[in-house]
Amino acid sequence: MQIRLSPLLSITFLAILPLMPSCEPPVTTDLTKSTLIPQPASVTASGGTFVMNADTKIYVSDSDEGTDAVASYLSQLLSPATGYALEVSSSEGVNELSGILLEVSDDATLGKEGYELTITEGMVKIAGGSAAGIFYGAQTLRQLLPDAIEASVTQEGQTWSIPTGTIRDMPVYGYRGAMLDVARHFFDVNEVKRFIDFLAAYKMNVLHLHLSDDQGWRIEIKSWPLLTEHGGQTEVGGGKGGFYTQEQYKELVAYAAERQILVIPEIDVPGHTNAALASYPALNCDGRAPELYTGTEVGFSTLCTDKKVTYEFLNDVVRELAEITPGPYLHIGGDESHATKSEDYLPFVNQVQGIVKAHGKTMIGWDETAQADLSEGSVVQLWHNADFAKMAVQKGAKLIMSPANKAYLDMQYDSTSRIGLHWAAYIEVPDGYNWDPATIVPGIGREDIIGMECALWSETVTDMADIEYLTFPRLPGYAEIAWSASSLRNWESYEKRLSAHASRMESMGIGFYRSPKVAWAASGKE
Ligand code: IFG
Repeated sequence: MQIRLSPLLSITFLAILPLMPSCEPPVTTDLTKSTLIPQPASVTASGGTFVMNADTKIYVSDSDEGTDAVASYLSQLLSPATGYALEVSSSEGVNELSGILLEVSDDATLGKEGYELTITEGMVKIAGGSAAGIFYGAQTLRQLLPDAIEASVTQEGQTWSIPTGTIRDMPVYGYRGAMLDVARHFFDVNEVKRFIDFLAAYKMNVLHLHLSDDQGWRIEIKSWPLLTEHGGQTEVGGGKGGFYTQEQYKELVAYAAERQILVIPEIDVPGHTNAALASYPALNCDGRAPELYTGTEVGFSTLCTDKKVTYEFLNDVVRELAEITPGPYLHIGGDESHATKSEDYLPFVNQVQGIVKAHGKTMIGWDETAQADLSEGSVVQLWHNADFAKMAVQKGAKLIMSPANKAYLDMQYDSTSRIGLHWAAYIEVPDGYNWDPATIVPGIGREDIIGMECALWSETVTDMADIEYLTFPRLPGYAEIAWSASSLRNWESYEKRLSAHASRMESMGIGFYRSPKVAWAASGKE
């Protein structure tokens, strides 16, 4: 639409133009008005301003394990938009500190992932329960800076100021995860790294990689090379597929670890195994390998549970994966094994649980695995069957809450969404936010749950634009559900903070779905 101004009006407009406020959002000096996601446990304002500039130093105390790594991560994070290369130096012997101080706190009540962020006119101090807590304090500092801090090019003339005060914060759940299905459609190392960056920005600490399914096997197993050489060669729709070499997988594990994120690999068995069955005839009960599969049906494949070679295969896969996976968990799937005889399924899961344990790991399985003889410490992931979840609790297992009708990122927002499914529900932004893992299933409480995980299945997701469209703006809400106390959570407060994140997501280059359910703040770029 073309708006034409009369000549007189044009002259008047040009005369007052310099008096008009720049489109830079106003700098608030009230810390309690900041739009932080996840909502911190406590925020106290002191009404001043700290201004970061090119000479701001990041100080670390030498004795802190991993603090240096967080300091260089923070310096690198702040560099593109500011053009600064903030120097990291020891705080030892420095009396007059002015800058950003990172240290491990001796306040045990913070917990490993908690932090206290104290901001005065001359100093920002992040005292964390460990390097992780310091990292999360750094993410809060990042969100307190103007949205332009997320830009990938230097923002000339921008003042990097943050309001002064104190934030004391710690997470409710220790497991704050997101799953990326790289089997239905394959996503390369750089795409997975960008997904990891999304999680880090919102204090999430688990990336569950769904590495195998009917349509593809995505992780190199040296003792069974055809799994990727053959089983990794396609994907839903017949595209070229792909896979991670073990070196690439280790690169992703390291990239995630620098961001306090644990990678949990999933090898889904006995169902969802067409790619493996197509690669090795011996794994099939009839000794014949099926064709590679590029459709989206589920429940038609099964390993041959009464063949010895199947367990030799699983032992090799688990051994090789355990060797390159830090942390206590391996996920063995166990979902939708409709082609496995029911009398064979439980003994199979029990055997796989033993193999996982033999390689020093703890099993996670989808909720169907609750029917097995769960060992102490085994974890069950609720996705669709509350009875199985309750069965798991009765057997002493702990739960990861991923109810498909609330936490599946591949669900359409509504019937107009350009991609996604809706077998579980349409999940608009408020639907994804307005639930509590500790109360959603009667009989399951806070003490039964280690955390929450949202899941992005990729039947309809082909590229990063699709990932961003379904992941944002719902991911920040899941991060808040896992981090913030439910007593602090309500849609009115969250919607205001999320709407202010529009310009931050734009600065991050995220192609998010502009949900009509959110009164989006007018971003500077309109
Ligand atoms: N359920 C299947 C997934 C995927 C999903 C798509 C689980 C545990 C439907 N299993 O969710 O493989 O097809 O929404």
